[in-house]
Amino acid sequence: MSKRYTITAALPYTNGPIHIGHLAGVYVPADIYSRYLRLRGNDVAFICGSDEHGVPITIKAKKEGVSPQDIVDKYHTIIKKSFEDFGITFDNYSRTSAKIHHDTASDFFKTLYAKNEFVEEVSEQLYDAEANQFLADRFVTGTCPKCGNEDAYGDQCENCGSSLNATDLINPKSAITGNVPTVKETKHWFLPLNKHEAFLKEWILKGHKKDWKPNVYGQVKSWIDDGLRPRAVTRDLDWGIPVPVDGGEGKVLYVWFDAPIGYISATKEWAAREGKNWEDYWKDDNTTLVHFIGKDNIVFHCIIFPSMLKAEGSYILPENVPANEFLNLEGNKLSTSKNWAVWLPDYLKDFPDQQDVLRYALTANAPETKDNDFTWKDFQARNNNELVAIFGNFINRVAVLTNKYYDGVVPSPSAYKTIDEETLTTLKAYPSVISSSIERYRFREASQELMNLARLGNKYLADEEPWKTVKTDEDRTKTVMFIALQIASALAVLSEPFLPFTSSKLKTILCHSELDSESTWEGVSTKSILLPAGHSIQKGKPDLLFLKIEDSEIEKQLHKLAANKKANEAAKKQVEPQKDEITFDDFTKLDLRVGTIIEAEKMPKTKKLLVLKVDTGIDTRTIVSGIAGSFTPEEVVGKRVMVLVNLAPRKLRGVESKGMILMTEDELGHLIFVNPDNDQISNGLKIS
Ligand code: B3M
Ligand code: ZN
Repeated sequence: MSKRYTITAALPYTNGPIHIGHLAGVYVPADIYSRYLRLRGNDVAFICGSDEHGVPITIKAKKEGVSPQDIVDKYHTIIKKSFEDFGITFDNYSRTSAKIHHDTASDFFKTLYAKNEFVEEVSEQLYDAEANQFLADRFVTGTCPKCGNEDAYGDQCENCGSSLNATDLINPKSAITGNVPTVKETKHWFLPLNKHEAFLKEWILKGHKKDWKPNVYGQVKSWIDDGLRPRAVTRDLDWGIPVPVDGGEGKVLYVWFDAPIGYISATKEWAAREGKNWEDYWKDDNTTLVHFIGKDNIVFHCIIFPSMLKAEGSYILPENVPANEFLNLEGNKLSTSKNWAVWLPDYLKDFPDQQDVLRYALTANAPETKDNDFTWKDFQARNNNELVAIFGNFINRVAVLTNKYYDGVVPSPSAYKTIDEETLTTLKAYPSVISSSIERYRFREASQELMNLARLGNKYLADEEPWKTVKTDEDRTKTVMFIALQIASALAVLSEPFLPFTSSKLKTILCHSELDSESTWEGVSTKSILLPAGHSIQKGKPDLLFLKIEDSEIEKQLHKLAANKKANEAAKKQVEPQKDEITFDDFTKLDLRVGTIIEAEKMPKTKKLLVLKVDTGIDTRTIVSGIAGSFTPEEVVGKRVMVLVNLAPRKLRGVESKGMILMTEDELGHLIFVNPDNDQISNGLKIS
C-alpha cells in the first residue's frame, strides 16, 4: 500500500563544493532511501537546497573580496550540478536566498512571535570593537565548556555536537581580528527550549528510544538530561533573513532557525510546480518525515527544529533522523579550509561515468555507527574486487554466453535440478533481505546483500559451467543460462537505489523496456519468471559495466593529496625570526659576487650534492652545493647565481669547494636560487 514520505537531506552550506564526507554522511544514504521508497510505489518528496545564509558565507565573501550573494550564486550552481551529475535524485533542490524561503521563514517567525513563543531579551553578547561587529557563530571561536575542544564555534561545538551560546565559550577569540571580545548589550529573541523539555522527553526519550540510531538517541538524551536552555534565534548580522518584527532592524534570523524551514519552502516550491498540495507533505499525520544529516546537525534536527514545529503547532514531526558519523580521508579529518578532501566535481572529472563506483565505495564503507576512513586503496579494491570481478564479471558472462549460444534469446529451461530450485528460492528472498536493511537505514549491510546476490549468480555459473555442458548437454545448458538470466534481471532492479547508472545500463543490456510488464522490486520475489524464454537481450558484445582501476589512477589521487598536505604544512610554516644584529664591519667581510654555473654533475654516491663549475668573474671555481634534491645538473647549467666567494674552502667527499651559492626554500621545501635576473650585472661585480 502506497505511503507518503517527505525525505530531507541537510542543506549544504554554499561556501564550497560537495566532498565525499557530505556524500557518505548524508546524500548517498538519503538518495538510496528515496529511490527505494519510489521503487516500492510510495509518494516521495525528496527535498534539499543550498543553505545560503550564516557566517561561513560572509567569512568566505570577505576573504575573496566579493559579496555573499556572489559566493552563494557561485557555489549553489556548482553544488546543484554536481548532485545532478552524481545521480542524487532530489525532487527539488532549492536555495534559502529564494524569495519563497524568505517569505516562509518570515511568516514562521511571525507566527511564533504572535503566539508569544519567543522570549525577548536584552543581553550582553560578545563584541569586537575593532571590527565593530557582534561575534556569534563562526565569528568567534573558543574552548567548548562541555568537552574542552579549543576550536568550538559561537553556536556549536563540532567535536561533541553541543549547541552553545557564544558567551558560553571559554577564552573566546574574534575570528575577524583575533582580539579578545568585549561584551555589549543587544536585544534578541530566544526560543525557550526549556519550555519544550517535557514534550521532547515524551516524544524522543519514550517515543523513539527503540527506532532511532543509538548515536543519535544518545546525543539527544545527553542534551535533554543536561537541561535545555533558551537559544537566540536572531543575530546582529547583515546577511540573512531580516527579523520581521518591530525592533528587528539590523538583525537577521539565526541561520539554524531559517535553514530547516528551507525544507518546507523547498517543498512548497516543488508542490506549486507539480500541482500538489505542500501541506500533504508537512501537515498530514499520514506522512512520514525523515531527516538525513551528519552527526554535527543532530541537535538542530532533533531538538531545535522539532521544538519550532511543535510551537507552531500545525506540522508533523520527524519519524526518524538517521544521522551518520563522520568520514575521514586517508587517516585525517576531512577539511574544506585545508583542502583535505575529495571534491565531487574533481571526482566526476577524474573518473568520468564512474559515479556508481564512488556511490558503492562510500556506501560499503559508510560511517553509519562510527567515524570511518576513506582510502583510495579501498576505493580501488571495492571496484576491482567486487564491482568488476563479481558483479560485472557475472553480467558479462551471462550476456556474452546468451549471445554466443542463443543469439541473444532467452532459452527455454528444462526440468530444474535441486541446485536450480535452491538458487531461485535464494534469489526470491533478496528483495525482502535488502528491504529489511534499507528500512532500518543500514545501507552498508544492504549494499553487501546486493553484492551477495551477484555472488550467487557468479557462483552458480562457476559451479554449473555452461561453457562445458554446452558441448554435451544442450538442455542442461539452456536451464542454467535461463536461471542466470533471472538473477541478472533481479540485479537490474535491486541495484537501482545503490548503483542507478549500472542499473540503467543493465536494463538496456537485458532489454527490460521490451518486457510485457515492468520489472518491480516485489516482482523479483513474486514473479516466477523475470525474463521469459524467447525474450531478446541486446545483441552483440555488451559494454562492460565496470572498468578496472589501475594503480596509476590511485597514485595520481594520492599525489594530489600529498601536494595539498605539503601546501598545508607550508602554510603553517612560520617565517624565520631575524638573526642577531651584526655590525657594518661584519657585513663588509662578506664578498658577494654574481656568477654563472657553467658545468654541473652529480656527486657520486650521494643524493643531495652537485659539483658545480662556476664562473665568478674573478675565476672559474668548483663549488659543491646541496641542491641535487631540487635540481638536475642539466637544469642548473647557465643559471646566474649569487655567490659568497670568500668563504673558507671546504673538502666535501674529497672535492674542494670554494664558496657558497645563495639559495632559499619555498613553502613546499623546494630550493630556489636567489637569482639576480638583471643581466646588467655582469659576473664578478661586487654586491654591497
Ligand atoms: N548547512 C550543514 C552543515 O552544518 C548545514 C545544514 C542545514 S540543514 C537545515 O554543514
Ligand atoms: Zn564540545
